[in-house]
Amino acid sequence: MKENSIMSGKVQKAPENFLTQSGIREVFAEGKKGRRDFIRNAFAAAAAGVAAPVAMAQGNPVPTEGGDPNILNLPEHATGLGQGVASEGYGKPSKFETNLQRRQSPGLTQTAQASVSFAPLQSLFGIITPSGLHFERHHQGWWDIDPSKHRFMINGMVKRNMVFTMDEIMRLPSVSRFHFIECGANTAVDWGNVAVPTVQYTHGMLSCSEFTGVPLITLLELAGADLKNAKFILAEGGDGSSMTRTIPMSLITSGEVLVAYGQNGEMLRPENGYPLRLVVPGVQGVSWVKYLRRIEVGDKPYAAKDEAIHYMDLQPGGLHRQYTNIQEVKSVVTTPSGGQVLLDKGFYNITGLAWSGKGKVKRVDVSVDGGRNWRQARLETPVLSKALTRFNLDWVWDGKPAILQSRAQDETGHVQPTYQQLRGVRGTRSIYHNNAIQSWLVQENGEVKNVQVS
Ligand SMILES: Nc1nc2c(c(=O)[nH]1)N[C@H]1C(S)=C(S)[C@@H](COP(=O)(O)O)O[C@H]1N2
Ligand SMILES: [Mo]
Repeated sequence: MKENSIMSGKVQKAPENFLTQSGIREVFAEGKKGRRDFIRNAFAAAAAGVAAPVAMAQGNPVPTEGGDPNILNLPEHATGLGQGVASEGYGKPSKFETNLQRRQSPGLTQTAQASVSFAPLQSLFGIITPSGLHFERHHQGWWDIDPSKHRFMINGMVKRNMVFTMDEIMRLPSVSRFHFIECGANTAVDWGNVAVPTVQYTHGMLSCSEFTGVPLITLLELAGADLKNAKFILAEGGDGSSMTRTIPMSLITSGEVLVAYGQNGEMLRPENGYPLRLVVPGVQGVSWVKYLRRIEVGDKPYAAKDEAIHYMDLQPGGLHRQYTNIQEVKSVVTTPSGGQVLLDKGFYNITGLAWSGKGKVKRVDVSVDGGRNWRQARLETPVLSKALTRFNLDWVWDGKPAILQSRAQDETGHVQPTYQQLRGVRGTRSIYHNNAIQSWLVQENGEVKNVQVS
């Protein structure tokens, strides 16, 4: 599948049991008990915030006076023997969390190998994506490559062509940094007014990890790269997709680009490029070449197939925009979001994620009336450059229809555009690089839907 065939042209009709399939935490679908859990979580989150939220006092008082008398009955787990240590093997999530999964969008054209799975943003806390829930985008399937056999080469405008083993790379001085990766095609179908139902499908080609690796500049210096005259590198992957991408030298001399082997404290997952991938902070996912096997140093852009034919933005007037590297400032409310149900009016913690490929998120504003009025959200620390940032806002839902939006601003002063503003500049024929403000309509019956307002 080419990423521009990501729009199969047809509007997705959600299957009957879509709500439970979509990875939404059951709290939203389960009725009373679930609702209480949800509200409790909301309270805990709000209580952890800076100011005691006024909204809570106005909201529904939960738990009710006296509370659940069952608290006096000791459960089995408080009186019996627990299980033995799980000292061997790799730990797993609770059996009650099996609904938390990456998922493939029902509306996308799927083949077995050239495919996408989306991260369940609606169910994640904080800013880190657990490695087993990191989105996947494979142009030609994934591999579990034997690290002892993997080789990485540097050639081109260098004094010495070099071939590294994994051991040799992992002996070099390393750094660990938190960064988001977003596929350039994230939120692609929404360009065309196609409303996929959940935030998992609208924004789930997005993840954030702590990556560990060697700055590429270190390796280029070892190879004696001609840093005076070199202007670009070509990065090549070791899978059958012939994934090659041009990256400007300025991003590398800054020390930001990493040849990475670590992800969230352990080796990369095979799906995410084990044993070696390029980390290009702030830049669209396609440049984060997985199964990295070669870097060529050059003085002009390479016009590889995935930059000369794909990953281009068709502009009004028929021009194509090429080499769109940076993922611009963007945000999305992850709860409440499409496919969820608010079971009662009262207090809710609106939460979401904001990010910018240009640096740190400076501020996020949230509207509950479709963009007429805005309130500044609380940013959770740490706020890191080119990483996801979590925001929260107290909200008392009065039971009437509401349109939830978030609008991020980054430290360079760039503000996330409305659809109208974005289409005004970029037209309607693009697929990639949609950073427009997302709207979720909360209906009177509590159901939340993906809508576009102008
Ligand atoms: N070798 C190789 N690298 C690749 C790809 C690929 O198919 N092969 N897909 C690219 C695309 S389009 C994206 S969005 C990211 C996805 O990274 P992930 O699968 O770790 O989420 O990897 C990029 N690097
Ligand atoms: Mo991508």
